Amino acid sequence: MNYGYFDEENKEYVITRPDTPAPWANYLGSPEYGAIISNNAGGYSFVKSGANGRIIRYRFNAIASDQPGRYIYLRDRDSKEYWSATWQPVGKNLDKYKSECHHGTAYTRFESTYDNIKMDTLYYVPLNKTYEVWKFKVTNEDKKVRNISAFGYVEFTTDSNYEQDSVNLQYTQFITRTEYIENKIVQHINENVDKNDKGSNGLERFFGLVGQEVTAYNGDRDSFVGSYRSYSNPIDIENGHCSNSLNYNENPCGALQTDITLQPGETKEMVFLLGAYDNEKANNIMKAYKDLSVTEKEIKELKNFWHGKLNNLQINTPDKNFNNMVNTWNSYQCFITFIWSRAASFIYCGLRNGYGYRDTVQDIQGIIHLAPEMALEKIRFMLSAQVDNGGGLPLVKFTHNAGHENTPDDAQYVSETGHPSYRADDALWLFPTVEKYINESGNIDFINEQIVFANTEEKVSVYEHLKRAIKFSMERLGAHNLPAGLHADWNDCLRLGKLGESTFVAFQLYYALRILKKYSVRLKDEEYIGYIDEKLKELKESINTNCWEEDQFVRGIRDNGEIVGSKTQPEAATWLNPQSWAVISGFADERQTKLCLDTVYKILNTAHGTMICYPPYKDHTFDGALMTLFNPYTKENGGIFSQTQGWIILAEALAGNGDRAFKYFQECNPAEMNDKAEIRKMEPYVHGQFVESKGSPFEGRAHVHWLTGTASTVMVSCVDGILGIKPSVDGIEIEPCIPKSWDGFTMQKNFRGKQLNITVKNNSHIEKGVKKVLLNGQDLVDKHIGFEQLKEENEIILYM
Ligand code: IFM
Repeated sequence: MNYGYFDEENKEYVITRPDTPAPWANYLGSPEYGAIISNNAGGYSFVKSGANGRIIRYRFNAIASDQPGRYIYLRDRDSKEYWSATWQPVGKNLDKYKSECHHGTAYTRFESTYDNIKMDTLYYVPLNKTYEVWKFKVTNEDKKVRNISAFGYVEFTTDSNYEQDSVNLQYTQFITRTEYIENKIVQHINENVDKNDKGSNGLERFFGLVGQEVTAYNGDRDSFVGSYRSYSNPIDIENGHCSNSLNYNENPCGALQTDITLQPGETKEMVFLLGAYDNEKANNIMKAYKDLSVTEKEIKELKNFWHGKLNNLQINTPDKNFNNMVNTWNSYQCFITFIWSRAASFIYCGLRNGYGYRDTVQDIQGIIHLAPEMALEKIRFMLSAQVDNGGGLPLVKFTHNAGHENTPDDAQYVSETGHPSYRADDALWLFPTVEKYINESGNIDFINEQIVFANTEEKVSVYEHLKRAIKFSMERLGAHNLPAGLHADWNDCLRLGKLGESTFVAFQLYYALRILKKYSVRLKDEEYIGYIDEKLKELKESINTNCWEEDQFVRGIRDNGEIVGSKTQPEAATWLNPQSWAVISGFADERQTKLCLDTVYKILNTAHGTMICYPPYKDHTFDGALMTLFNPYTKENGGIFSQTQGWIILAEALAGNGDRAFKYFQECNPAEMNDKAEIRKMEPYVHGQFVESKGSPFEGRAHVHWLTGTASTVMVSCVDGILGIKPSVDGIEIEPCIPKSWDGFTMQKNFRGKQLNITVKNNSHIEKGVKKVLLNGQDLVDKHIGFEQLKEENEIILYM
């Protein structure tokens, strides 16, 4: 079943049926003022923290679902009929109610019609601003005059802390009151605290109307909705007038009514504004919208900003769904995960008040090719969250104070963050991220930049930071000379025991050593080069001796010596990540590569992607296999863990298997499920955390939308793997790995300010291999494009 389509030109996903199988969301603003909005205007807003700065209530996982939200009700004063500018919450019959939701880059726009009244509603947070705008335009498409009332509505939280607001009702219901002042509802919270100390306890919010006069208002939710009613039929709407009530204790809201008359063909416009500001600041904000056309300027700014970033790489291949994801949606999701981390969605309530080390270092990779300058800032930040022993802080607090933080070795850190110890993999993610950044930007000097550690003000070079990360792993080897799994490796659900060993981390370490060697060579750090060579050799021997089984790598060795992920075992006998990482890390030789990738294909692949392990744990598990708690074929227990799909696509592309790489891409591409939305349920334009795999009664159903490392791993597999864009310090090479059926494709890439117009010709219909490269008509013998050879704009033709 199909609920919408990709509008590639406008970079929008257009939802043509509002009754989607789940709320399909978009992100507005930034965590400074964040707003999440569904295709029925459900969702919430917050300042700085989803958990501690919540302004709009949202009832997670509730029935009725996806409520409340940013509602605009309409009522015909003659017929007394009412509806909403988005299909929900009133939910008129879809035979008569027509609605399109356009989710765009940091804005969401609705076009709806009911009973000859056309409504255009546009929601956004202006660039670099900390309030939100609802621009509403209503047009009479009838032949007669229509008397219409419009009501903007928002349900405020009482306490900005989401949990307090939801559960501590004996307190939070008695700290708020609302007031009506000049076309706006102002909400006061803890009003009597020291007026100069408002930041800590006292708060003010406003909901205002510009462009039309308020004819009535309501600041009290329960009187607006009425007893035993819901958002589908609030009493104030049914009566046709807000009761001019105000909230004093219990539940606040902002409801603003305006009565308008529309001649046939006439349009009227208005703007609702919402933010966490007091009356005076609200007045200033509202004044800025006196001329409503300012909204057009703001939307233009937003589009220029986002499209400017996304346009740094645009592709045109024979596969439209691939194009949509690379050009817009996967890229946009990468920016959202990069900026928002795992802060807030319809699944994450905002309670995690920090960045997961590994998550963020990986998220950065997804945007490096589009915005290296943004990546740099975050890489510096994450390096400053590395402990001087080389490990990463498992959780980097939003309030991170580099140089002065406690670590997992301190009880205070553990009690504050809930993270009891180091993970084996955190700092190892730095290697591919730093290398990717340096290669894209050409900023090799970064390796010498001095950056502090999390727990000491001592500044050392990035190179030294990376060396410490190696040291951290080397000081924590197990009985077989492989890195210990510690609290966990990438897989949060796998505890191998204190000295159990992880094959995945072993490959990460191998890869890290190979990357670091390039910088050691550049810096002529001879002694360290010798050290790296020795360690690579030792690691190779132990991995080959202890982890290779005929046609697959095992997942690890528990501290009691038992293998995890051995062919002989009845459950979890084959694992995905050791196979993909054996190839990504450059560890596997040609034979191992072929064998282990074929094993993945034979044993783990399904129609919707590749399972994380098979068979799932059920009856033959062990204490450290925490994933056993999940139903089989779900999440880390044999589900299609979406983040891992990027790695297997990349591995296949590195191995030269374009057909298989692309097949894996298609299996997990959300856009491929656009016409099967009833199966996938989640948005067809974003990746989720996982998809239920073949043994689940709901095979193909996706979960945990938007905020997932999948965005970056799949992006990297497309850009580095399939498209084969390989920048280096002194230039760039293009080495695609594509389905052999493709005749070729084109790309436009901004490379350090130079425009590259790339045409790939695949007349030989092969999967990988570059025969000839023409740069501005000149044949490049070694196929490498030196940066100094580039003009401002360049035509590159590549023959496969
Ligand atoms: O790697 C983790 C991630 O950090 C959080 N989500 C689950 C992943 C796999 O366990």
